[in-house]
Amino acid sequence: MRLPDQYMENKNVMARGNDNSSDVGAEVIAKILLSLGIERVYGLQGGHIQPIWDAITRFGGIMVDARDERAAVHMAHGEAEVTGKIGVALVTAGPGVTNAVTAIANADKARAPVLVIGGAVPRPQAGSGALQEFPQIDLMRPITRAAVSIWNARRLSFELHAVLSRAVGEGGVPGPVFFEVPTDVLRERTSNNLIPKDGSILTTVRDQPADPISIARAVDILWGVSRPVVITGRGARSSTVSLNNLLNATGALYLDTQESRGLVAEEHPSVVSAVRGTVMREADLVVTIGRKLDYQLGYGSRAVFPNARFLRIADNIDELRDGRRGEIEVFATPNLACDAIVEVAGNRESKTDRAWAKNMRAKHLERSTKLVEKMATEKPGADGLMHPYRLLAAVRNWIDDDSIVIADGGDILSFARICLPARTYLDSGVFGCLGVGIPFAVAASLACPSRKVIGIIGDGAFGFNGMELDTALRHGARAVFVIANNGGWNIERIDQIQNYGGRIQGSELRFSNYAAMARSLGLYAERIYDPGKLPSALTRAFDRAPALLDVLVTRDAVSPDAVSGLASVPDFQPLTSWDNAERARFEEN
Ligand SMILES: Cc1ncc(C[n+]2csc(CCOP(=O)(O)OP(=O)(O)O)c2C)c(N)n1
Repeated sequence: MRLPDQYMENKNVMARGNDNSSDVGAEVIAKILLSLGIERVYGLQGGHIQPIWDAITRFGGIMVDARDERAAVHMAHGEAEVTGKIGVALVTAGPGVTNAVTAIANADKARAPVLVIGGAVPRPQAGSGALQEFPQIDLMRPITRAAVSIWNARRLSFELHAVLSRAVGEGGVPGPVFFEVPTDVLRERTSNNLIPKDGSILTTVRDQPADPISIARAVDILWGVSRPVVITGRGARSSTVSLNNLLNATGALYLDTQESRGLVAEEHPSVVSAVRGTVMREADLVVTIGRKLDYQLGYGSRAVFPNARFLRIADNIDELRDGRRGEIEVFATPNLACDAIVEVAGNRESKTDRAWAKNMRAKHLERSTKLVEKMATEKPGADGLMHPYRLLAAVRNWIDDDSIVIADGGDILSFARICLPARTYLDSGVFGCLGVGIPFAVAASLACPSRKVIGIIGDGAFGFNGMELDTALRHGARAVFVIANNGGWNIERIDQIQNYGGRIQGSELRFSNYAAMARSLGLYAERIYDPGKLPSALTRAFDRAPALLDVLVTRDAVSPDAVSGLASVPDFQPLTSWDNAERARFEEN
């Protein structure tokens, strides 16, 4: 995340932005946002924030008005994910802020740079039982990098710049920030400016070079082992070239994670995602780059990585030291660290066991090919409805390298994750946040109008933010929303069948006609039973987007996450096999 780049994008507005001698508070905020190249702000109206709403639109910004503040913040998060810039949401005081909580918590877990501007009651009424008054800062503190209330209009500019720096992770972990301004402060005229006129306060955002000693030690360990595996996360997103160079130089294997899809092409010989478990078990060195050792990586436990030492690379402590400490920890901007490692290693011969790497890659290719065959031919369930594989096979054929794929749901997310090799991929994330699908797709389409955007969404997950179809239509977000309609919260239903004596309670829905619902809101929509009709339906949907395909899929399909035990939540580890290994380790010790 390079804040200065954003800053330079719109120098003219920036110049105006700092000439705010006669501005009211709301205008100061609007000008700063526009000066940062922030074109769109997502939000939902309210008297408390009306001055900013008005100022942003008056100065040429676009307000994307959503139908719920949670969705607005998901949209700001989605915008941040696909553009690499800060996403901004504007929500009114009280219920506007409380509605936003889930989405802010999700951005917190995703370490996504999101600015949420909240309205607040006028200062003279504060503490008097005012309309929509609520202890917002207390609520926001644990889920944001900074939560501030600005009672002094002269400090608006300074404080806004400070929280923006926190959002992009200057000096720490990126994530959401909350900026609350009482309505009377928004209306107050201020000569303010506690920041330099040229905006140079932001140029303090710098790359973090690696220290030579840790680089030398990283080279020694990487070039000394035989089964190295590189695993990337959010922090590596802007390191494509450097990462590929590192893989080429070492011959290490590579596992992506949902956080950093697309950095390494599927054709690269290091990619072995289909044999993830084996590779994690057999690795003798794991290199994490900008990646937390969260549940998706078994917390780095020896139960999951029994043979591995760890080398960790990140520019913030959360991604450098969580879970399991690295034998070597390189505190640096990931691409600089990768470049330095490759440069220092020079022509040094890597000791990577090429036969092992080749064998893993061959197994990966074999599994991937089998999966593609299965996707094309899988039989319907006992209910006669198509297997989700058939739906995803059609989507897989339809997307290209430039497409943005979004997955939201239980079983369907689990299938989509392994079946769709999208290079830009977003999903419910480590927070498991159902409901992101439609808002993420809306924001992705608005931010990247020339790219194909498709949201694959469970019928359960759809319900959370279904009303945002209306937002998509009003704002011309050309996304295709595909509802995998299995008439239930199916991953939970399967859990009840497998682990709770088949007592299916509260996990079935009605196979409702979501196409009809979408049509009633004005979208183009089709309801589809026959997998043979999917390819042409996808084309029609894309031509008329925003559009919705309501695709009936079987409930009988048991997804990878149901098989692995993820859905049934074991005690010590997220997957049953890892949980068993962890228990065995406890017994040994
Ligand atoms: C906000 C939220 N509520 C509940 C859950 C628990 N949960 C996880 S998956 C799931 C079922 C999702 O159903 P659906 O979206 O229809 O997808 P399917 O499993 O049927 O493919 C539920 C309820 C969650 N992760 N997030």
